[in-house]
Amino acid sequence: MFGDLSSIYRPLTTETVGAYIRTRPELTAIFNPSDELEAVEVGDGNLNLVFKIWAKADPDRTIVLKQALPYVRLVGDSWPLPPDRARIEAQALEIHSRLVPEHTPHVYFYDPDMYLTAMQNLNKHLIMRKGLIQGIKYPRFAEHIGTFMARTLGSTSDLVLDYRAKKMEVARFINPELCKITEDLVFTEPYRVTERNLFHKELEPQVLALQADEALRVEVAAMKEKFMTQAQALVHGDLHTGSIMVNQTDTYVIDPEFAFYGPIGFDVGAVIANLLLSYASHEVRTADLAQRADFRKYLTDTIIQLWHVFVREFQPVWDQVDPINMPKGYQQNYMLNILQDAAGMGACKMMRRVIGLAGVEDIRGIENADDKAVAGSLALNMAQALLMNRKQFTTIEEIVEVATGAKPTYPWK
Ligand code: SR1
Ligand code: MG
Repeated sequence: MFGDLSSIYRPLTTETVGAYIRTRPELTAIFNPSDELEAVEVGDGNLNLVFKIWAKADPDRTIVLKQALPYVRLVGDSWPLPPDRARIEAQALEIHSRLVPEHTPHVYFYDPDMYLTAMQNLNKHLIMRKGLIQGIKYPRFAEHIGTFMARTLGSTSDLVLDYRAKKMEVARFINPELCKITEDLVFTEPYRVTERNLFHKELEPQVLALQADEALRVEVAAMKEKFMTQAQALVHGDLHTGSIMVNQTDTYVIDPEFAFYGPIGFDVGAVIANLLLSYASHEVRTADLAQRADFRKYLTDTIIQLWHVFVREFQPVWDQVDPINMPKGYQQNYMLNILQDAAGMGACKMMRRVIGLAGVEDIRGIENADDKAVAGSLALNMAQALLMNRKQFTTIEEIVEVATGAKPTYPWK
């Protein structure tokens, strides 16, 4: 369906990964021929195999191998998916490591026959979503992610790239099948009745009301059109808190396999949306009111700060444009459009995580059914408020105020 896999391609297993490593000269500086290697498969995303491998005698000599499967792992081989996404990811990581090396895992090599990337094992870091679920604060995250987004998005836009280079890059990052996943799972399925949706049954009345809301579907359609047509910059394309690894000092962005030339607000909105999903989840995850308020303040302060860092770090881009063709007013509108897109697209990403096929642990991992419905209901109401008010927003503070003004409507009165 998507062209032939190379005859060399085979999915690795914990039994075969060691022998594969022995064939790679790029890894001889890490592993000696005499090393006994240990491997575990840790892929908990929706698509790929991920192996952690280390020398038994010295676990700090370690790497990660990420290999694309020719189908969606979450669903199985009934949903084929081209492993070419591994090439897209490797190329995006190369760009990120040039622009923001301090936030990009080191890549040892990309193997195009095996659709596999060997990279740094971030073994001193945690997937951010897991930390947020535990209520852990990351004080440097806003500064880091604001910088990451401004540099990767600003530097790949028409504001910086030469006219020809930009078009060639758009072509190199054509990523139709992964974009189609987003078009379907973020911008289509949550707003209609379909068997692929997976919301918890307590939420059905709210979901059906949302799906019946034509004004909402008009706004979702506008966001989908923008996603499909605005080749503004090389976006990560899946910048949720499961694609970010953190500790108290560092932030790394991983997994850019959904990368393509799309609207900048899609990435900014993804980060904001996932912080707001965490905000909604702590409605029930943190019972102590003072503790809940404190953690939520951290989340909202982070959203506000990351936007201000983004604007600050984008300024060098504006400093080099032609002020005749791109006067101050145009520059302000450009940033305002990103802010409003972030609100609208982020809202769609929140709704899909409650209603659609692929949820997030923050909410779907809540065990008690009523609690889960409260958090889901709140997330939907926050998202709806953001989407429907997006054109009025002029500051990030207004976005936070509107989102945090929402309340859960479950249990129904
Ligand atoms: C079928 S893939 C489901 C989701 O996983 C990825 O992380 C993307 O968010 C995608 O929409
Ligand atoms: Mg991913």
